[in-house]
Amino acid sequence: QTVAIVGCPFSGGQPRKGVDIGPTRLIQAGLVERLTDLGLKVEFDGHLKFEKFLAEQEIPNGILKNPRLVSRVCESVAQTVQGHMKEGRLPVMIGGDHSLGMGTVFGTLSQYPDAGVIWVDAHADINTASSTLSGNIHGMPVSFLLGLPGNEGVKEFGWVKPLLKPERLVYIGLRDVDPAERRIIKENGIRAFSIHEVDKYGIGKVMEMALDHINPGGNRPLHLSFDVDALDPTVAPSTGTPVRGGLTFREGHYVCEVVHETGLMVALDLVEVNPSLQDELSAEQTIAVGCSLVSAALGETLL
Ligand code: DIR
Ligand code: MN
Ligand code: MN
Ligand code: MN
Repeated sequence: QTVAIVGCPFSGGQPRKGVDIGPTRLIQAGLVERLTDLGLKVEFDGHLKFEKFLAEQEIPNGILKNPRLVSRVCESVAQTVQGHMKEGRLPVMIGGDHSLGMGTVFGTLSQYPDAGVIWVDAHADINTASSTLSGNIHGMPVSFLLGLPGNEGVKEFGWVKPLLKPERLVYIGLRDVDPAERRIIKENGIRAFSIHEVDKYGIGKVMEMALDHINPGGNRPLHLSFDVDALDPTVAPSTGTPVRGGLTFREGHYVCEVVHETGLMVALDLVEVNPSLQDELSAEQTIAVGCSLVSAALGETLL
C-alpha cells in the first residue's frame, strides 16, 4: 500500500492564522517516518502550493469569507486526491482548515461514487450560504457536497456537484451545532452521533452503528475526515474552535483504528491543527495527537 501525503497549508476557510502551518509541523514531528515504520510506502514531495490562488483578487459574495480562494484551493485539492487514487495511492490530507474537506471528499466521490463519509468533528460543517452566521467556509463544506438549497447564489462553487448522498454520511463527536444546522441534519435524515450518544452507548457501539449505517454491506469505500477539534480541548488544545466535552484521546484513536480494521479506507483527512494557538507545549501536544491519529487510521496497533 502506498500512502500519499497531501499537505495543505491553507487557512482561508476560517479567520485564524496559523492553521496553515499545521502540515509543516506534522511532517517535522516525524509523520512520514512513523508511517514508514508501519511498513507502508509513503510518498511526500512537499506541501501543495496555493500561492497562485492567494495572489488572485477575491470577489466578495455576501457574508462569505474568501469564497473564490476557498473554491480554487478545494478544486485543486480534489484533483490531487483523485489523481492519487487513480494511481492506486491512498491520499492522506493534512490541513489546514476543514473547508479542505470539500476538496478531498469531492475527489473521493469522483473516483468512488458509492463511498461513505465519516465526519468526525465537534461541528457539523453543514451551514449553507444562507444559514451561516460566521461566513467561515470551514463551517460549510458538507452543504456544498450535498448540494443543499441555500447555496444557489454561490457561483464560485459551481464545480462542486452534489456527489454526496445524505445516507452516505455519518457524524461522530458533534456538540456545537447551530440551530439551522440541526434543522438541516433532521430534514435530510443524516445520521449523527453526538457526544451524548458516545456517552450513552460507548464509542465501540457508536462505531458499529455508524459503519452499519453508511456501509451495511461492508463493501463500500470509506473516507474518514477527522477534525482534531472533535477531541476534547484538554487532549487537542491548539485548534481554532475548541469545544469542551469532546472525545477522549482513546475514543479518537478508537475511531481511527476501527476504520482501519474495515480495510475499506480510501482517504483520510486530519485538519484544524493550529500550532500558533495556545502555548508551545499545547501545540506540541496537538501535533503529537494528530500524528498519532493518522498512524492509527493507517494501521498502527497497540499490540
Ligand atoms: C459554526 C462553527 N457552526 C460556523 N463551525 C466551525 O461558523 O458555521 N466549524 N467552527 O469548524
Ligand atoms: Mn470541521
Ligand atoms: Mn470542528
Ligand atoms: Mn493493517
